[in-house]
Amino acid sequence: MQVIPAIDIRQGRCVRLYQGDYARETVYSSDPVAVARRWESLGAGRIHMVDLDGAVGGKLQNLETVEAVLRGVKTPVQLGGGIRNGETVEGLLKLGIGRVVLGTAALENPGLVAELCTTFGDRIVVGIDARDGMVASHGWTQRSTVPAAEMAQRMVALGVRRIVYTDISRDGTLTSPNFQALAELQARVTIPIIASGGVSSLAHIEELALRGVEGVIVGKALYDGALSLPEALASAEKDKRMTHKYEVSKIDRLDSPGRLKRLPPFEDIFSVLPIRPSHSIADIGCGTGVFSLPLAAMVPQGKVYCLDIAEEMLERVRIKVRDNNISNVEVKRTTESDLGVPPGSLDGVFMSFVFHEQEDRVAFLTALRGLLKDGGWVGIVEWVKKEMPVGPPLSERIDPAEARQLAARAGLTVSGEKALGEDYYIIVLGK
Ligand code: AMZ
Repeated sequence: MQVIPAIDIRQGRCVRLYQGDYARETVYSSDPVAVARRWESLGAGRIHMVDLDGAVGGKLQNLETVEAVLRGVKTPVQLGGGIRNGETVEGLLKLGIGRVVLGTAALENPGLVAELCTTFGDRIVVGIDARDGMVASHGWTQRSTVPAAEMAQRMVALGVRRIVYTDISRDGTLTSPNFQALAELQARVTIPIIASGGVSSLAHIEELALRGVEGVIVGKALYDGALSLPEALASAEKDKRMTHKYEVSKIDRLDSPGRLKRLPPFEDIFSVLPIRPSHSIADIGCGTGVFSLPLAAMVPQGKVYCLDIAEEMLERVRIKVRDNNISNVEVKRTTESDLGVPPGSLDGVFMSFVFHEQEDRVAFLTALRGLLKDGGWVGIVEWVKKEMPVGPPLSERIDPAEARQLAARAGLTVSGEKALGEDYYIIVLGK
């Protein structure tokens, strides 16, 4: 999980507001560049900037400060506040802003959001700022009648790849994140969520990491010293250590088929999957369990079904499960047509296409769709389409464009995609 320090700008200075109230401002520095440099030197992988004058005024007003910060640090910066049209978005991205955050514009102008997502992909982030569960806008001075979770679903339908969720009543209060609201959001959408508002302890960071939140924005707690950034960054790694436990043990690649040796680290593969600790996941074509066991480590309150048609493979999984005292794995022999999992019971499926005959792929995905709960996901790791000394023949490989088409025909939407080294990629689909 990423820990993202916040730099809120008002009249060129670095400030924090209490619950977004412009009348309750604390000025932390008149030199935002120095602040950004400080977060960079302490290890921040990203900085979250807000133009508070812009948010309330309807157009960006601290551009000079933003430019100075961009010149001052190498760390990617995401920026929100007063970004309301395509020209501004394009200009900011050209300027070197990594991602733009759209709040008011996302609420009022869905067409613009869809257009921008088509052009700029995951550089467009939507900020959902909620007060009592409803989306607020215009620097949080206006409250809409749109529930936050519904807004999130609408945004996914428009092609939005990532959400920053801010709980206004917690923001700047050093209380705690709104875990309940985040869980509701996670139940409705599978795209990555960055949480914001109320974070004040390492326990909060750990809890968010374990809940599968992609990132957390921290403001006041860093400025007031309630949290130190290096410690927060360390706590955020807790989720990775869980998969690592298996990475370094003798149960993974050592006896995996040769073709898997070239795979990148598990955390790279799994980082794009919207896995939560309570998820029930099927690892289809699990082979010797090379992915199943790290997956099982990521769902301590859930379960992994290891499914394969080859009994000799499954026997090796059973031995590993027993030797490592893993309790949340169920090993099952299946056929192509019967996966032995009840309809609507899975949160996620992990698989590769090449184990399935070309003509059956859409039917297979459609059947999988039936096994998923609403909001469920499918992560597909594929070989890239090129000649390689190992792996399936070229004719059986499919490229990302083909994978997207297959998904669409099966009624699934693409929610993520990532290259995995030179030989593999992963595509994530949502129901
Ligand atoms: O603190 C506030 N009053 C506030 C704030 N931090 N108001 C808006 N914002 C942030 C949102 C989002 O990142 O969290 O500004 C951005 C949205 O701006 P806009 O102009 O797109 O609604």
